[in-house]
Amino acid sequence: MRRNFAVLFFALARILTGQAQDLSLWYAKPAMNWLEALPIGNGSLGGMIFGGTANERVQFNEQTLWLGSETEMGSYQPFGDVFISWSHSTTTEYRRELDLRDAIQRVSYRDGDVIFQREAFSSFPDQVMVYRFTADKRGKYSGTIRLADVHQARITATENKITSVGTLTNGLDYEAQLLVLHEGGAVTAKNNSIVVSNADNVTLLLAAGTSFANDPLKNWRREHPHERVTQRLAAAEKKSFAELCAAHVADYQKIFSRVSLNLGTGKNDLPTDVRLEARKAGKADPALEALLFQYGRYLLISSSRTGGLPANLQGIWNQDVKPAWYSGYTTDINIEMNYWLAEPTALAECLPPLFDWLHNIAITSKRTADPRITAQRGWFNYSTMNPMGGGSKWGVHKPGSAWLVQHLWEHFAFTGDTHFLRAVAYPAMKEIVEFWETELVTNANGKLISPGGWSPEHGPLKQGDKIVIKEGDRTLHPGVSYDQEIVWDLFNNFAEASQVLGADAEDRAKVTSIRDRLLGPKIGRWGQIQEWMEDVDDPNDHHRHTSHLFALHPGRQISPLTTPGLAAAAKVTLNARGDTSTGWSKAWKINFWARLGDGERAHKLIGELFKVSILDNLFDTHPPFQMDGNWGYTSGVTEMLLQSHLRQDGQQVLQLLPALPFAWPDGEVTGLRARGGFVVDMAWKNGKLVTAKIHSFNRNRCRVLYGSEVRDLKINANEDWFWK
Ligand code: FUC
Repeated sequence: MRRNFAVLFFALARILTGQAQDLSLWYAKPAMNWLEALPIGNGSLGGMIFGGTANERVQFNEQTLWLGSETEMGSYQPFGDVFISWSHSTTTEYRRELDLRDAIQRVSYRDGDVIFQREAFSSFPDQVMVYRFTADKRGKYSGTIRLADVHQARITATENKITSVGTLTNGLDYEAQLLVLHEGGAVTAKNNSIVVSNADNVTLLLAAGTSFANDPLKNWRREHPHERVTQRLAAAEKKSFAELCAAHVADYQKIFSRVSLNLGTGKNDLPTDVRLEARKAGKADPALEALLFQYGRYLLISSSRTGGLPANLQGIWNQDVKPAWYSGYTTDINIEMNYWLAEPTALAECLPPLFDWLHNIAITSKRTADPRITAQRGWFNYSTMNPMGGGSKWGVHKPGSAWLVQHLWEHFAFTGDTHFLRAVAYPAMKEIVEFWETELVTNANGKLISPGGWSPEHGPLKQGDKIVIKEGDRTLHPGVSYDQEIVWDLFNNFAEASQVLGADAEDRAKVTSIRDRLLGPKIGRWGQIQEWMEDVDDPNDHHRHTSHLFALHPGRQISPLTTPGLAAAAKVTLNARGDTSTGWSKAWKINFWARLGDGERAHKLIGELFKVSILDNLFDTHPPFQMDGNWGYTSGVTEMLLQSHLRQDGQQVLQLLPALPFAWPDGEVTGLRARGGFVVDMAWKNGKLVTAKIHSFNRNRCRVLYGSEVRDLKINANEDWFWK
């Protein structure tokens, strides 16, 4: 009966949430600037759409348009703009929206007695951006369409196509083509633009590419993109708009609809910027919090897909020729945070770019000469890198590779995919384990320490007889907690991996004993987790990085369940650091407080994030705009609802609703993933779990914790278990 109730409950909830939950960002006016525009993307081809009526702008990017090389950092470059001007005069009844349920942007408005409508999306299956303009009367589209470039591209228009072709200073060729299709009226090429006269409707198809090859063995170059781009457009042109749209929606929804979250069906009858203002002023809006959660998933699906590059600091959306921090991959928190949500919110298709990049930078790191890189085994990386492994040279970041390979282990942990573990994760982890085996030294107390490291991105300096903590200081210190904790995590994961594979028993024993001899984490003089080996932490240090809590999240060395003393010290540290900080820093703190089981504090941090760091288009700002905070937020919300970091008695521990705040008394979530290969649906009312369904992909045992209740269970592959 109970089982039937739960099955029925979730079936009904899915229908209701599917229907009732309006997951759109919407606005009553066009964007006035880039950070009000709304993003679309297919993993590589991204557009920021302004939604102007008489003057429309689509600023677009293609994720391989990079300056730099294997040895030079370069920066991620904007590709160009599509400018459209229509002969519309005064418009009313304006609305633009981005619907996260189908990844389509829509604009509608009235001009006199004509209603105009637009739909835009970037298609992964067809690799083109599509922008369609329709009206309820015939012959109403007259105007000009231009393609612009921010470098020195040659722009030409013939018949119904505009082409821009150029080469960056690092020799990278690029090309974009814009095709203008129409029904009714006429289209002609004039002055490198397309002039539209009295068309009934217009459809723009945009394709863009470069000569970048995502392969160090090909020295990162392939043929000129001209043929590829031409063929993509020719293939797309043969399909109807309805066919292109259906393929896009099917592809997107397959991924997006795996997870639903309902924190209360707030009405979506106010524009998103108005709702945001109210939320900033302290008005409760759990539905907006659920929208931001799903926005994170939308943004990752739109900027990281199989075959492409990982999502960078700004995803794929960038309009600056000199973007902040190169719009690159910063490895001392940012790129890792970008992907925290991918496993627990079921975005498997977004992960291959990260894994490919790791594979590639391992190759380039080993073949790049840098006097500071002396590793005989394994590899390590710079704090900021490009797709080719070229770094900013600002900082060599030794534990970066160990942190990055944590993502390979996690992929196995969430899926149970032993083939991936054997073929990809384990060999990559093993290399880095070997690096650290030779790197560690023994201190006077017989503990193993990293000989020289740095706690991102500051450090203690002696000034007279005082120790001061200085922003950006990179003086190396032995036994820095950040290094110690990441190395512990690596060794711990490696030991588990070798156990699963039944491989390298001797190595496992050695690595386990090294892990157990590692120094730290240590509790310091004011009850804090020490950031450095010496107890020099300043209780007034509010630095944005909280690197010495890696062990709490995304690591699993500290947990209130297994190390309550250290967990209490982590709280002291977090209280001293404070809640006021940059976007991603607050997002990380949501995850930390969730791991500490403090839903109220996690939710307070959500409030702080909304208040200071969420822009009108719901992008996170550091400032400036950085997408890590969006992704860290989605991860944090997930950690508040479900955790699966620990193993006890040889079984995976699943914690249901470990940090549920009072602000979300009623809700339901479906499709969250847990380590061990589980899918979890839950519903709660008045802050109490009503029902939970756990589906297992593998034959598995697990321990389910809810509050003080504990259930140990065995599930067969592809079976469901219901909480009762
Ligand atoms: C790290 C941070 C900065 C910024 C940059 C992209 O260096 O310390 O705050 O987020 O990455």
